Amino acid sequence: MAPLSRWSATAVGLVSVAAALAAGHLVAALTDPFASPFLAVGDTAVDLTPHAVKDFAIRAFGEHDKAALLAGMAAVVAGAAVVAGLLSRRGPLPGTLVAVALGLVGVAAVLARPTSDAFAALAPSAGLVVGVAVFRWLHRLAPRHRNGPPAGKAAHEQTTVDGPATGRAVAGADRRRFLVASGAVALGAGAAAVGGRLGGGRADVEATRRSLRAVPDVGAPPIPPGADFAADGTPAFITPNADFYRVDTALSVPVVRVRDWRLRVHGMVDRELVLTYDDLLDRELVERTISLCCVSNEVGGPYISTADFIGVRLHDVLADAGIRPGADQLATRSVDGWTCGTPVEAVLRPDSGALLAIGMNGEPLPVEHGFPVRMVVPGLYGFASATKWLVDAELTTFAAFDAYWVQRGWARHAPVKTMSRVDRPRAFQQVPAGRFVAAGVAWAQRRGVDRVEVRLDGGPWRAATLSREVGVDTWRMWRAELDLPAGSHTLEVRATDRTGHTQTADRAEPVPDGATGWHTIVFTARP
Ligand SMILES: Nc1nc2c(c(=O)[nH]1)N[C@H]1C(S)=C(S)[C@@H](COP(=O)(O)O)O[C@H]1N2
Ligand SMILES: [Mo]
Repeated sequence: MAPLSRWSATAVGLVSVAAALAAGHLVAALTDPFASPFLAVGDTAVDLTPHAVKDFAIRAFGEHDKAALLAGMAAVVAGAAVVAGLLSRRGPLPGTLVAVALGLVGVAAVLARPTSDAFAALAPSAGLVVGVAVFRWLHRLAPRHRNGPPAGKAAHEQTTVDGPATGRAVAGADRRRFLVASGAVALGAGAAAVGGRLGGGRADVEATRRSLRAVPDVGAPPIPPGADFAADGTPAFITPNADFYRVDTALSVPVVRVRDWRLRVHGMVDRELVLTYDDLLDRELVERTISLCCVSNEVGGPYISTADFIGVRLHDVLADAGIRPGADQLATRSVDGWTCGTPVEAVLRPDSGALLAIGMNGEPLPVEHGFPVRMVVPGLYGFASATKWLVDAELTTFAAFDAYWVQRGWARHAPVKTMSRVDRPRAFQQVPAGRFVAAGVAWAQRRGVDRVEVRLDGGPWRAATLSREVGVDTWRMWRAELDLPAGSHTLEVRATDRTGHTQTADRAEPVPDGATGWHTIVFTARP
């Protein structure tokens, strides 16, 4: 038989891989959202990526790191599909083997997820079967190569059909049939992928969030005027939910319905507890304003935000369970299998401020920030305290268990370091010479910010003006009036906390327990 033309071989490869991915995604949406083969391969890639590369991705793409990874994977898969198609111009076997191999990678990635059971193999298997079937079917329909063999030969070939003229008509009909078939499959794949998103329960969860509307109003003290210097360029004191920084390993946001949610508290406890969402609502709810920050934040970086969190005191729940002596780690797990280790001593005292949070800034938790329930512990970096989509809490020891990021080289104990940042001027900004107001933020959760100083062009340190203090667990804004001669300038900032500790000038990278160093801005004053 004549070989497939290059373009039809390419189309066969691409369309069948799209069909396989969409089928897997749709079946996953209907059965187990974490079983989507494409996302599972992405998750596995995230888990296996050396942390240096992950840090690079966070630095290079910021909060678009996930989109960058998925786009990169899509390019690799599309490349494999094209190669599979082109290898199969003379027969479907090579492409079939590639399709089976890709399918098995999907099955393996899904089964490797910490939350997968054997049933989870359904979705990637469906993808595999659909991929192979569509590949073989389109391969049969695909137009064959006819790039002008000698007239006599063409005539000879076509005697088996019906004569030259009819032969061309048949070829045209073949090509149309192939175009219609592959177009239909591509459309179907698009519809299945969209259906998979909608069916993923996201709409359902958004409906529950809306029906919960405002979480119970527990009347937190309002943020006093003068808590920020937003007019001088600092962030607003409370970060709107839509602007709150987001860092997690979840490629698709876990979707958990309130009626399905349970928290199991177990391990080194006197009695195991299983809590429902209603159980939380029946408890005393409190509201706390807390600044949450990420250990991956570079000096001057954006991964800190502040919200009013509403929830129950973690201490109360743990006290009900009864912590046995010797337990020094609270190991928590999210519905998608991410784990976190928090020192028990950080959540033990009633005034630790640690919450099982259900609300954020007067709304039920946004899905991206852990709906329906997350943990928040003031004073610890998020990776060691702030489990989103929380479902499991086990009292254990640091000797017995290493959490997700600890397994990847980050510290077991990670209290937030005293830090400060310049928000105005921006690096390399041009500002008018003369009087200029610089401004920024500082934080030292649990300890409180006592003093912020700035230094222009290596001169003497000068005290900045601090904003009204809201609490020791939140950031505090600063502003400082400068008198700028025309020319290039360097501005440095450092904070001192209430224990008397001043930020060190020594530069340290975020790994393993948070960056250090003074945020330094180079800018220009023009005459
Ligand atoms: N389930 C889950 N919870 C998680 C994470 C995660 O990857 N998965 N990342 C943690 C990290 S590293 C940080 S800094 C905070 C960020 O919370 P946010 O996205 O609400 O700002 O969530 C923490 N909780
Ligand atoms: Mo983080």
